[in-house]
Amino acid sequence: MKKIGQLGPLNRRAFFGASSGTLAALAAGGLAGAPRTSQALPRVLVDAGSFPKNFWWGAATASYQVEGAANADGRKPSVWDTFCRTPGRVQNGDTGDVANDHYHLYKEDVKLMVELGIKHYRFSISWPRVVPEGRGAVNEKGMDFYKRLVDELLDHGITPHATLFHWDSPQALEDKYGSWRSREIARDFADYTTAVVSRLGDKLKHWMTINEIFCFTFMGYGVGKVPKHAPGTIVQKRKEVLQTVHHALLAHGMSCQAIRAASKDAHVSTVVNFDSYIPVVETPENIEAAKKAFVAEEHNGTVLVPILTGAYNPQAIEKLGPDAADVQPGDMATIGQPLDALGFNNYCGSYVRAAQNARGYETLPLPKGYPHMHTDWLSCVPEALYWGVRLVTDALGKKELPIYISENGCASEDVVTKNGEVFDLDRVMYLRSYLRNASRAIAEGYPLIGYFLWSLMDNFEWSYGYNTRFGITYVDYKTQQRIPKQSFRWYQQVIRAGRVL
Ligand code: GBH
Repeated sequence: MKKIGQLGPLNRRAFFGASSGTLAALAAGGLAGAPRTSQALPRVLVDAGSFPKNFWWGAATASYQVEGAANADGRKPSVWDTFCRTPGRVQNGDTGDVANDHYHLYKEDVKLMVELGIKHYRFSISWPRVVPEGRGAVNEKGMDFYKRLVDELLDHGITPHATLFHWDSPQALEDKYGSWRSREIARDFADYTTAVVSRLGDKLKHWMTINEIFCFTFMGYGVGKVPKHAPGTIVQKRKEVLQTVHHALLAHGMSCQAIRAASKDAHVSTVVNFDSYIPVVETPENIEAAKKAFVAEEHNGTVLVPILTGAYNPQAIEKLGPDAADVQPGDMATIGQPLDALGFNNYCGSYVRAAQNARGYETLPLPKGYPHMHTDWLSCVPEALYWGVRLVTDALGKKELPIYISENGCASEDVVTKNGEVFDLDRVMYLRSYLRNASRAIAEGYPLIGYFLWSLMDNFEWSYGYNTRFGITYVDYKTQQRIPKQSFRWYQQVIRAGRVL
């Protein structure tokens, strides 16, 4: 592992009194002529808060959350359109029918990106917009929207990154065979991939297959109660849930193959919200415990591990017993496709320590007073970002695999003042803390190459509707006005400076 943060002996004043430029020079290998003493002083500059010149600064959105135009130009419903129309599923009965009307306002939104200064934008493509029946005929009019968007981005010097699936499965496939409950979906997803990549692959090189398998499988299908995510199907046995995970993994693998077949110079990755484990104190024992938890706990063991290694984690499978998915010969090789990078969606994480039990670790509960952001599930755990990146390298041995943060952000109350400003200082605090951990990972030589903030603007927050806001731009849904928040102004300067401010 390359360490770029190594310093020789260094005078305490030179260390703490250094300007940002000096710190950067120190991080880059020392400063000629800096005063030195023989005292034993810090040898490693842990956090200069700075980022390399070629770091991907970006922001992200997803089709159903921003596009609106639900019935425009031949788009047919997704499972989320149906879910939103089922009473009691989404707060306030909100739907993605109009959302941010990004389908029509995309040029304005690209202007916003230019103002922000991002050079990378992650969006997703709506399967039922491009292939309305889920399989078969391609809707060229729907496809044209993405061509227009990509042209607009490229014209403004912004690299487009497309996610092929961010949860909006075609309702037609749900009706036909129960979407993710059937193996058939993997083939249909691969065909949809080919349709998109063969039409857009000359302009767009960065492809992400599937966003967060966990959310539309474990959270889309439930035993005994209605799950929080579409399609919201109650199943009889837990095994049926694990089977949807397996089909999603297969779809991912076949999609990778389809991308490479349709575009020779494609950059292929996927996006996982894998669980991150933080050693409660960074001792060797606790670090070992974090590594163990990282590969063996159910979510990572059944999603991230098979994607990166082509095999489910044996401990996770053993724990699942009869609930583990049925696997056919050849499946695992398809799932473990080589990737050019891995997208990490990071919001929170768990503290872990070494324990004298069979697993060798235990996770620790967060106390009631633990810092928390403005939505029920989101605690502020900034070290989760650093440890998530580090554990892919250290626990899975993927030393050469570049990782980028495909999402990071938080909800805030976001009140517009009389002067039309939004002081989301809690979001700034959150983002600053997580970005410091990103810079720590880089300073220690871990292959972190980029960061997409979630989200460019407020949007449809799934079952939470429009009341939960994750944007750095405020959206007034009555007027579709976009108002940059304080966090937007902060991120703009961070990008400009290439360091955490
Ligand atoms: C991401 O998921 C999504 O990719 C994005 O579309 C979304 O807008 C963004 O986060 C913000 O939420 O309801 O208590 O069971 C984040 C990962 C995992 C967060 C499941 C919510 C549910 C917790 N999500 N989690 S709970």
